[in-house]
Amino acid sequence: MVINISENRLEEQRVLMKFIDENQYKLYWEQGYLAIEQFWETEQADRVRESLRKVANKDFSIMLNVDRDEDLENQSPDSDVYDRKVASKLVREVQLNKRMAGVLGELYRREMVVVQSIIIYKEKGTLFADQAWNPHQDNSYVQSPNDMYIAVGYPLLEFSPENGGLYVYPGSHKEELLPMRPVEGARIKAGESPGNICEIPDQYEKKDISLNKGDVFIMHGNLIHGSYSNHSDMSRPFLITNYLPDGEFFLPGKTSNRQAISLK
Ligand SMILES: O=C(O)CCC(=O)C(=O)O
Repeated sequence: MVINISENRLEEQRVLMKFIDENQYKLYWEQGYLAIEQFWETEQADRVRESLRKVANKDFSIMLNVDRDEDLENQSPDSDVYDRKVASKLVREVQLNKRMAGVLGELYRREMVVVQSIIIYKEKGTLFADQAWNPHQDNSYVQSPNDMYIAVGYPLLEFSPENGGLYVYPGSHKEELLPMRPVEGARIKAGESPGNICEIPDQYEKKDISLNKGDVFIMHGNLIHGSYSNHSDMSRPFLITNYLPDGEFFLPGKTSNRQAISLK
C-alpha cells in the first residue's frame, strides 16, 4: 500500500494552510482526488478554450505540451504562428498559476515542478470525441517511485458522463502501481481507446464525475480513472497539466518529452 500523508502531518500544518481547508486536505488523501469549484474565472477558461481551438489540428486529436511553441508547431503545422504563441503562453500561465502552486504545496508540503500539458478536445462530431479512456493510473506512464505524480484538469466547458467526462475509483490511489496491459496514451490513433488498462481490485466502486467550466479537478497519479465517449452535441475540451514535487524521478517518455519546469 502507498503510504499517504498522515493525520500527524495534517496536525503540523493545520495552522499554515491558506489555499485549501482541512476538509479538502482530508478528502484528497482519502479519495485520491479533489474538485475545487469556481477555481478560476469562466472568462479565463473561455480565453484558453478559444485559443486552443484556434491551434487544433484538423482532426482535433489530443495534443501534448501545448505550453511549448515548438511542440504545438509539430502537432499542428497548419496553425497560425501568432495563434500558437498566444496559446502556448496562456497554457504556461495556467501551469504556473500561483494559487495552484499553493494548493499543491499544501497537499504535498513540497515545492512543485510542472512536467507536461495535454489538451483533449473531444470535439463533437470528430473521431477523437469517441475515445473513451481505459481505466488506468497516470503514474504507470511516468513511474514516479514515491507515487507523487499529480494531474490537474481544467474542464473548459461543462463536463459530464454524457459528453465524455471522467469516472474514478475513489480510494484506489492507496494502491501501488497495479498490473496493467500497456496501451498508448495521448499519442493513440483515432478509433482506439487510450490508457494502460489496469486491474481494478474488487473493493473499489466506480464514481462518475461532473464538473463545470471554471472548476478544477486534482487527481493523485495512482488513482484509477478513465473516461466516456462523447456522442453528444457538446464538445468536451479538458486541459490537463501534470506536476511532481521537485526532485522526484519521472520517465520523460519516448515521445512525451516531459520536462521539469519550476513553479518558484
Ligand atoms: O480526458 C479524458 O477523457 C481522459 C483523460 C485521462 O484520463 C488522462 O489524461 O489520464
